[in-house]
Amino acid sequence: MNIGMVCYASVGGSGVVATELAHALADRGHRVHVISSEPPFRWRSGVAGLSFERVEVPPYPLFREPQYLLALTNTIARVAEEHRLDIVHAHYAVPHATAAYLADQMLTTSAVSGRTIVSPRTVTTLHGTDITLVGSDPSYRRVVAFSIERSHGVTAVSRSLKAGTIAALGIQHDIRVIPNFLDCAEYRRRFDPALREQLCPVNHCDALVVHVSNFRPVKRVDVALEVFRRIRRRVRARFVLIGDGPERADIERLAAEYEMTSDVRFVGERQDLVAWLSVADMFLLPSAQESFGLAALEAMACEVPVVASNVGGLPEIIEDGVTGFVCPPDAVDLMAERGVAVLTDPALRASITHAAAQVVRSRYCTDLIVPQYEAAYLDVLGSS
Ligand code: GMT
Repeated sequence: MNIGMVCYASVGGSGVVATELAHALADRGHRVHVISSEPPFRWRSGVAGLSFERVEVPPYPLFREPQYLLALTNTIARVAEEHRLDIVHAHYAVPHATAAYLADQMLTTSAVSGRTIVSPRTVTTLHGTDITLVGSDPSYRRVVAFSIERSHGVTAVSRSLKAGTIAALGIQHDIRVIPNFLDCAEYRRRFDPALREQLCPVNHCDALVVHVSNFRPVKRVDVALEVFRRIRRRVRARFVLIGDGPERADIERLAAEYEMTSDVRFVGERQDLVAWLSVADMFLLPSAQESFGLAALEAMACEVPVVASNVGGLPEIIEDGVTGFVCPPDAVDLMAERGVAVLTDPALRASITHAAAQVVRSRYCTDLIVPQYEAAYLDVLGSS
């Protein structure tokens, strides 16, 4: 198949999933054209069957607002014509589902006016905040719901997000749940003793806690710091925060206020995530919302016990007390309690990490999930 994969380039789960899906589909013999403002995070160049199509938004002094939707629509239509796309797969509904719909309308219209263009089928994958935060905002709600309804196929990354989309937007369209995935050969514990010693020197530190996010309010990194503060009262632990985003400076200030700078490190965005996860003893994810929680899945694959909030799709991947811990989002003391337990009880830790890695390998590897996307493509092509 010829597939146009539309995604955001910034660090974020939807861009990661789209890019990994593009790589996996190219490996399976499809031609995939990734359409974005720049090569996305995790993009690997020089892969056979994979190409990148940049969305150019020309500046014009009269506009204070960049016209990304128009430029994206135009790019999708151009790529669809040039490469005879079968499928346009929009990751994150806002505004990608709308751009895919507009491009479809443009191409269908030109076909009707006598040209031999067959318009590609559109598939939209809902990732989370495109529904829960942005898409259901009254400023966007109607057009987002309309664009999702007009997609030929719709998928969501968890059962919780599917239910949330129906509730928030009143979507009638059949929504297929296809969970996120990872490369299980890549995501496995690879312990680097030098990195461990650098982050948690054996003479000063007994446990290493990690958090990975894009430091937006929904991630509640301040709560992660509060949980760590409580853990640190009982365990000689250190905390490494990976990633970057709008809240980072505030959280760094908070760590200084709490006089924790010697035990808390902010290391920014990291490409070699497996190495950083593999030296950790615990992963904290106290998000307010998390439609799936790809970061938690990556930690589980690297045998790091996760303590997270019981929101969105997290309870679908973490079975409380078996493959990790999920707690009410405001239960800071309970999260700390679970953290201390897993950091101080080696048998508990071994059983959690073993069960978590098993679940990842039996349910969330690329080879198990990518065929589900191929089936979704074939379904919409079959119904055209
Ligand atoms: O809002 C974000 O955190 C970014 C968003 C994205 O577009 O990358 O993440 C969402 O999609 C990820 C990939 O499907 C999920 O793993 C995240 O749980 C989801 N984030 C939220 O629901 C907050």
